Order: sequence, then structure tokens, then C-alpha cells
Amino acid sequence: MAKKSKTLPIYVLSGPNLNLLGLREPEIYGRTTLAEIGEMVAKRAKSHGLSVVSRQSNHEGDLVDWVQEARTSSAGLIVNGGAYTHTSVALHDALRAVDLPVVEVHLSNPFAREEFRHHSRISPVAKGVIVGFGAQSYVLAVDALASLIESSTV
Ligand code: CA2
Repeated sequence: MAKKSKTLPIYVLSGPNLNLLGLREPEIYGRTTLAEIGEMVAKRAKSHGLSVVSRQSNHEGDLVDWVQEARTSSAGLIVNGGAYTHTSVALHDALRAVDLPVVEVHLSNPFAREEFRHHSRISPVAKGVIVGFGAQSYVLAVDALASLIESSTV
């Protein structure tokens, strides 16, 4: 594994309305807050020798800016695009330009929900996708990303 990878943090980006986690709609998204998920992620990442930059925004452009920042400042990304998952060509294009492992994550299983959630603009530019395990999806995504970084020859 390249030395560079482990000295850079992983980026965990969460999109619109995910700041409301734990406060509304617990039957769909669970009772764990985004801050608590951030702690779970940081703990798991630490067990892999990785540090974490966690960010959330309700604004598409912020997410695009952070993906661009991650190109040179991170070892890889975990992205929950929220509703932008299904709509954002800008996020797709930004992720396409990243030469790092990307893991798409969702708390719910979008395929078991409304049809408009069945298509993701992020999946084609992600290495893999983890859905449906609630807050644990993020922890599983850390394991997946750590494994990708570990096996990376870049
Ligand atoms: O399951 C996921 O992680 C989603 O990315 C969540 C998005 C949804 O649009 C995607 O289809 C699947 C919505 C996030 C909204 O989060 C809320 C949390 C609490 C209360 C209201 C919204």
C-alpha cells in the first residue's frame, strides 16, 4: 500500500436533509444522529489506521466543492448523496473526475422504496454501494473503503 494513502484522511460526505437524522422519520432512517454516525465512522476508521473528514451539506455545490477538494486531500471517499443521488449530474461529474476509491452508501434500501429512488447517478462512478443497514451502512462502508485503500497500488 502506498504510504500516501494512509497519511491522508478519508472523506465522508452526506447530502441534503441528513442533518435531520435521528430527529425525524426514525422508522425509515433510524434514531442515530449524524453526529453519532460520525463518531462510529471515526472509531472504525481509526481501527484501520485511517482518519476522517466528515461533512454534510444541503447544497449541491458544497458537495461538488468537497469532492474536488478530496481529489488531492483524501485517500478515498464515502458518499451519501441523499436525494441528489437520484438527480445530480454535477455530483456524478465531480466523482467521475476523482481517481480514488469511492463507496456510495445509503441508510435505507432505495430499491425497496419509491421508483424514483431506484436509479442512482452516483453508482456508475462508485467502486461499490452499501445500502439498507441504517447507520451501520456507514461503518460497513469504512471497512470496504479501508480494504480498497489497502489493496491500492496507486
Ligand atoms: O437512505 C439514504 O441514505 C438516502 O440517501 C436518504 C435520502 C433519500 O433521498 C435517498 O433516496 C436515500 C434522504 C435523506 C433524508 O434524511 C432525513 C432524515 C431524517 C428526517 C428526514 C429526512
